[in-house]
Amino acid sequence: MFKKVLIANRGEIAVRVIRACKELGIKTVAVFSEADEHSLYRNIADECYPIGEPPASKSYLNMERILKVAEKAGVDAVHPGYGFLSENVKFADECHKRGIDFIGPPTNAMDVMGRKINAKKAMKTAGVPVLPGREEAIESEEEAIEVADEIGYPVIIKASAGGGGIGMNVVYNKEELVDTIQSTKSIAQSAFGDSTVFIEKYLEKPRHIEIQVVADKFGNVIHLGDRECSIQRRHQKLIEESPSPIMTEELRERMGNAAVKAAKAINYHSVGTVEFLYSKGEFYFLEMNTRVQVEHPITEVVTGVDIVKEQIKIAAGKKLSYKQDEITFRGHAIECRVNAEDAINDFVPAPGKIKYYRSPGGPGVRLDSGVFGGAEIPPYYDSMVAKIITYGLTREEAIERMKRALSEYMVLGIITNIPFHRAVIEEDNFLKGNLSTHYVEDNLCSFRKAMVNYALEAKDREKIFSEKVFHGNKKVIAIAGGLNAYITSLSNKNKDKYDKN
Ligand code: MV4
Repeated sequence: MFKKVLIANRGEIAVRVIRACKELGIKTVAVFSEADEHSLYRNIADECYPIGEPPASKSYLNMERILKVAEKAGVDAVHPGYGFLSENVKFADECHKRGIDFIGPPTNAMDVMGRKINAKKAMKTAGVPVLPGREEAIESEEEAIEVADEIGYPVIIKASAGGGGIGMNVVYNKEELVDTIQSTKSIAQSAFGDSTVFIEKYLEKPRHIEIQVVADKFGNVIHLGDRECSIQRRHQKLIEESPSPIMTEELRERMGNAAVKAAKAINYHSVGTVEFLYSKGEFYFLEMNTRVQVEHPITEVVTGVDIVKEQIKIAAGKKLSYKQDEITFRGHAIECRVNAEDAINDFVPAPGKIKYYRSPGGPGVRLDSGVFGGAEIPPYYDSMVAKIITYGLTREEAIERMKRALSEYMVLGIITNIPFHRAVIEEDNFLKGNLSTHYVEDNLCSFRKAMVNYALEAKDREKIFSEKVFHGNKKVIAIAGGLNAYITSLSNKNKDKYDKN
């Protein structure tokens, strides 16, 4: 087993990986940017090193700085977390070159999945269902017109190097097709330095359902069931649950087998996620994420498997701890991503300092977070504050517990999207499990009022809190009184000065 691991990440996922390392008896090395000097994960790591200025390009994406620390600290392996360098082939290669293990899949698997055309081609060859279209780059407009006529409109033009929704455009008729190919190519060129695009059938309002896979270096591959991730906005997932409300044993078996087949086809090892689009009883391969995902805890909660520990053990050359028939699914889990953002004002980021903090607890509640009272949410990175994960024997129980956890959770001093979550969790289509990737935009109007009321309640709490703390503390009043007098005298002095001039 590894003796020492560097975590090339920050925030809650750094905390999550450090926790796994502690349970495995591995020493941990944290790296931090100037914006994270007071972060929680720094304090729970055994060692920590600065890696640069706040912008990610100067710190968490700075391969040389991170690798230098890795060598200096003498680590056996690097855990990349999610985002940042987690799916960067060059970084994984550079780790290996220095004799350091990259806690992730083989680089050729990362490479295949990083290019959407290659990924789709490999999946089609392996017999995993893919969307109708061509697994080749669009070479000529005539050919694209032919393909579109064959599969029928609407079609979608996607950048092969794309991701996160950038570089994809829907085409509803022949007249728009040529222009859209041109514009998608030019966006792909400027965003990814690669203008390769392909064409496939566009699904109007699919569900996004994914399968967690776990594979060791001996060819053993299992899946840990599904996650429904349809509740998202601009490709940012907001609420995930496991199992999907539409899941049946039969569908999970089919999707699970397809995901295992996908992983085997590319000689995958480590943990990973195979994403599918689901529509009208059919599912299609979308992409594969070759990293641990934000939403992995809901799978941990319903299967009892510690995914991050398993990932580290696999990288260290251990065999899978479980066979497929030892994996059982119990109950239902939901995750709400609590972000520092103003859902009422178009979800704008709202970074700042947390003045008062009280976390939820009790039966069936797990909180994965990297913050505390007094912590700062820096403006440079994504605005996630915490993930609330609730569990219940039924979906209804998981929902009731989420309702309670959201009402207990106090993050005062910053605006969070807790009002959004409180509104969704009691919304009719959500309760019915009536979801699609368009859920948020289709339902925002109907739960807006509830969201505004919860936001007003949060404001009230903040007011009550500051009054209580301020007026309930004689020492604070005394100090504040003294300060007030001092400030008044200062400003009076200045006033005299200005009056004279
Ligand atoms: C699609 C699609 C419908 N039809 N492809 C969005 C992110 C990118 N990785 C793939 N995406 C989509 N591809 C076809 N042929 C709809 C989406 C999509 C989506 C997918 C998953 C989760 C959220 C989404 C939100 C909007 C669109």
